[in-house]
Amino acid sequence: MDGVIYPYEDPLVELNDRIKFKHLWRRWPSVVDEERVEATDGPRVIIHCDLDAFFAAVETLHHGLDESVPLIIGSDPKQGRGRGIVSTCNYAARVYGIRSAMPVSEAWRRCPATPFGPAMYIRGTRGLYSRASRKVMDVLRGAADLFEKASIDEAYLDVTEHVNGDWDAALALAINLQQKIKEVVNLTASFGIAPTRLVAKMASEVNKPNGIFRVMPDEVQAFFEGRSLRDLPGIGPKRATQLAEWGYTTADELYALGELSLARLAGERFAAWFMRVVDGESSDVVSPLRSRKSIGKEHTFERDQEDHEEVLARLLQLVSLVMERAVSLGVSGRLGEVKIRYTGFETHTSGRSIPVAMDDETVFRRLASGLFATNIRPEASIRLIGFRLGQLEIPESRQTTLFEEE
Ligand code: TTP
Ligand code: MG
Ligand code: MG
Repeated sequence: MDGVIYPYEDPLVELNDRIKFKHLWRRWPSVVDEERVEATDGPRVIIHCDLDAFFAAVETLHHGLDESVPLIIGSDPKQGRGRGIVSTCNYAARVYGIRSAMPVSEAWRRCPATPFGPAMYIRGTRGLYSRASRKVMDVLRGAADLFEKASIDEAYLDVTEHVNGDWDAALALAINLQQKIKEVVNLTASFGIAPTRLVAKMASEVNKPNGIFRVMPDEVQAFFEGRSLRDLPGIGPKRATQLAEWGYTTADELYALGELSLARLAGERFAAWFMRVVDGESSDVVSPLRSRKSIGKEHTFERDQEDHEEVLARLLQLVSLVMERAVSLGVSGRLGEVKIRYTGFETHTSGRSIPVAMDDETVFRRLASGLFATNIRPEASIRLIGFRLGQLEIPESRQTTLFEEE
């Protein structure tokens, strides 16, 4: 990598100040409550850990890059004509409004690479990330009673027994884990500590990057005050828009409605779930199975593909890759889904379930070809094709294997 070093830009100086400022928060957490809870029948103590700008941080270390240079990880931007998306970017790039999943052409428009602008674009090195992730997960797993790797850069730890229900011990543990991760892989991570998975996840965002935020059981309601419903994992954009149309944009406004009225408006299941979430009582346990909902692979064509046979051939390759992954994880699936994105980004997903979960490649190749044939628009040119295996199950006899792997 020819590291072109660029001069500091004003917004970046600001950003660096912010990082330092947030860093201070970690040393003096606002919460110093002494409450202790009996480990067995009190609330659970859940820690959520998420690495900061993960892919970008790994590349920065690997190539010895300057953190103040905007770094975008994703598909080749091709001088703004690239057709893929951004995986992630460092915090210097976020100043320009660049975000994960944004078309890379849009990122280029906001901040091009040399000689047009200060940014640096890297395609990404999957192997590096997996290796770093594994090391981090090993550190975290060691501290957890129950452990759940939720994605390549995040995990939930139920540490209730480990800290004997002591919330100060949990805070100390998070600080300790943060330092250990720094020592082992030289990456920064953010932590949330809370009585439920969902609040812990939201809390880990609060002081990002390199931050820790703790929400005690009696602070959960206050934590949701003024918080946008869109920020709640579990409320999708569709649901959030619907609620906003009814005049509810924050969690406390919706909560004030009461469960009965909310049920009439949004359905009983949602109402019950939501009230429990804000009460800090969600029963979602930390479990290694919970997080992996599906296995999927996608391919974006270099140029929009009009030859449907070519697309189908690629789809079948993806099916093989997905099923290989399923077999290596020891899971079967009941649902096969084909995703087709046409020229202009219009996207269609169609799925079909089979009666029992299987990990048989032939079955899903047939299912995928069928879905493709019935759903493809004649004459249309295609930008992206994808396959996903869902409704995963673990055959009882194989559970230990997956637990070790995850
Ligand atoms: P995130 O934890 O969502 O993001 P991040 O770690 O880059 O940044 P943050 O500091 O806000 O946590 O995702 C972890 C990695 O997963 C990310 O570095 C790249 C990859 N990723 C994608 O490839 N595509 C995506 O759309 C997202 C959200 C993440
Ligand atoms: Mg992250
Ligand atoms: Mg993450």
